[in-house]
Formats: sequence, structure tokens, C-alpha cells
Amino acid sequence: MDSISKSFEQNKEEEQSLQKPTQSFEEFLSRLPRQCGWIPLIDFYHYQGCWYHPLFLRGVIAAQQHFEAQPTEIFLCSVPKSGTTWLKALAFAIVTRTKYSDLSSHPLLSTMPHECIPCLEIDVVRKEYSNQTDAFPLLATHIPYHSLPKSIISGGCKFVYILRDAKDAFVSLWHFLCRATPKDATYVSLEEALELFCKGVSSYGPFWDHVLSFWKARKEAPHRVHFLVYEEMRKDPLPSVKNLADFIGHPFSVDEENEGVLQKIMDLCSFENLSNLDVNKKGRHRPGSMLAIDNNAFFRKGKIGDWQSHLTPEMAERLDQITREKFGGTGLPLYVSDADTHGN
Ligand code: PAP
Repeated sequence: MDSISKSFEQNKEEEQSLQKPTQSFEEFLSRLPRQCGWIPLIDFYHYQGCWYHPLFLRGVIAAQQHFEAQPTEIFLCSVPKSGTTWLKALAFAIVTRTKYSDLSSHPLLSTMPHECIPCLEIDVVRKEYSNQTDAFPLLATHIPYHSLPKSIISGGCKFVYILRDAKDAFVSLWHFLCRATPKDATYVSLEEALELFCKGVSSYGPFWDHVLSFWKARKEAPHRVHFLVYEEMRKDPLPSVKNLADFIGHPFSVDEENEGVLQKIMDLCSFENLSNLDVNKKGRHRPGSMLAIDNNAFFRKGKIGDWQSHLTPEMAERLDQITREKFGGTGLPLYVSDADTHGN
């Protein structure tokens, strides 16, 4: 049985165990497999085939128990550090482009993209956002497909999934979690982090199983799951942005394209533009909460292949080998020798 199918099997058992009325979250946690995480003093917990930081896991459980999806909702999905911030900015700008046609006062100039589109397991479950409306149906999540709340799957919601080369996502995650490490604590080394990542122990990991959970869903219902590839978008965003707009039901008209609306949205959401805005250079995300972090942690380099500045050839090969094993023959990009290699 493959690991995704195993996860489906585990779901029922673990969910039933949590439903017992007397069981507290702490008791529940104490029964899950745990592993020293990437952040000192914070263990990651294994639930339904996926490793979680406890704060995120609490949100996942709350979403599974209480979230009622609307059929019109569209979920922006990813394993962390695959391009979520960029996807949120683009989808937000596409859906609201009539309302904010004057780009000089666009909300993205003063609001960090994560605050424009709520995260299901963090923001929505805390009721910091009211129900989405048909006019603004976007939500985001890092939850793997097999652990999504049932109402999302049965409700006919759509999913946009952004995928990135494991090597760059790993390096990006390591930098991010070093930023999230308390000042007086020691960062996990890149080598230790690689060990954990390859064993699948990373935020919402295993990285590869997360991707495969949505890829499998796409095979079963291609009209409901749309894949974007970070590297393809970085090289030439236009086709991906057009397809994204079509998929989320806000296609660009010929007039809009001729008037440069599509180009303006791509420029607004580009790494170069967003990373240089005051809000993203100096602002803070979720200030005052345990997840507070500077906005600029979400805008590091935005490059394809930055892994080459951090990983030895042996480290890169370890990741490539797992990618070949997991993605080979699936049609997913392999990125083993260059970003255009596909595993068909
Ligand atoms: P999240 O999962 O915590 O939300 P996510 O946005 O998926 O993070 O990933 C952050 C990465 O996207 C960073 O990559 P890096 O560490 O290799 O630099 C970040 O720089 C990159 N990124 C953020 N915004 C953009 C953008 N507008 N265009 C391209 N890349 C971006």
C-alpha cells in the first residue's frame, strides 16, 4: 500500500479517537508520534501521514471538525515555501480587479498577501475572517488533500496547487524556520534539516506525499484541481496567470489584455515589486501571536535554483533521488538536471 493510501486508512481511526468528548488536545497530542522539529523546543507531530507544528495541527483538527465549505470556494494549496505568497497575491488581484482598477491605491500596496487571503487552519478556524462570499471565494491551506475537511471534498470546491522544486523549497523552508527560531536558541543546521526533510519530517511533510496527494486528486477530477509550477511561472508568468484566471472563473477578456490589465497584475504581484514595498519590508505578519514574523521573511530571494548556493552536490542528489523515486512516471516535473525535465 502506498503512503497516500495508508494516510487515507489512518484518517478514520485518528479522527474517531479525537471525537471522544473527554479528550483534550494535549491528551490527543501525547498519543501521536512526535519528532524533534526544526525549531528548538517544538516537536512536530505525525497525524494522518503528515508532520505538523502543534499550532498548525490544532487548526487542522478544528477545521476537520467544524469547517463547512461553500461549493463556490476555491482553495489555494501548497506545501510551505512553494510560492503561496505569490499565488495569493495573483489570485487576489485577479478576482478583485474590477473593484481595484486604480492600481495606485491597490490593497496589495499596503497589505501583505497572506492578509488578503485567509489560511483555513490558522485564520478561518479562529474566526478572524467571516464566511467567504461568492464575490470573494478564495481561501488558502497547506493541509494535504487527504486530510482536508470532508465538506470541502464533498462540496465540489476547486483547488489551485502550486508546486516547486524540492531543493529550492527545502532551502527556503530552512531559511524561514531559522528566522522563526527564538533569538537565544540555536538554529537547526542545514545538514540536520536535510536529514529531517528526507525522512519526511518537515512542516506539512513529507514534501513529496503532499504534492502527490493533490496530483492524485487532479487525476481523478481534473476540472477541480489546477496545477501551477513555480519555475514555469518565474520564467514566463503570462500563460500560467491567464490559465489561473480562467480556472478561478475570472478570465481576462481580449480588451483587458489589449489594455494591459494582465501585464499590470503580473507587475504588481512580481517578487521585485512586492518585496520592495514598505509593508513587506517593515511590516509584521500576525503581530502579537505565537506565529508572529516579519513580512520580509516571506520575500527572501524568489529565485529558481538558489539551492546551488547552499547545497553540496551530494545533498542535492539526495533530494533528487527521492524526487525521482516519488515522482518518476507520474508526469510531475523532476527537476533532476534542469527545470524542464518532466517525469513522463
Ligand atoms: P509560505 O508557504 O510560508 O506562505 P511561500 O510564499 O510559499 O511561503 O514561499 C516563500 C518563497 O516564495 C520564498 O522563496 P525563497 O526563500 O527561495 O526566496 C519567497 O522569496 C518566494 N516569493 C514570495 N513572493 C514571491 C513572488 N511575488 N514571486 C516569486 N517568488 C516569491
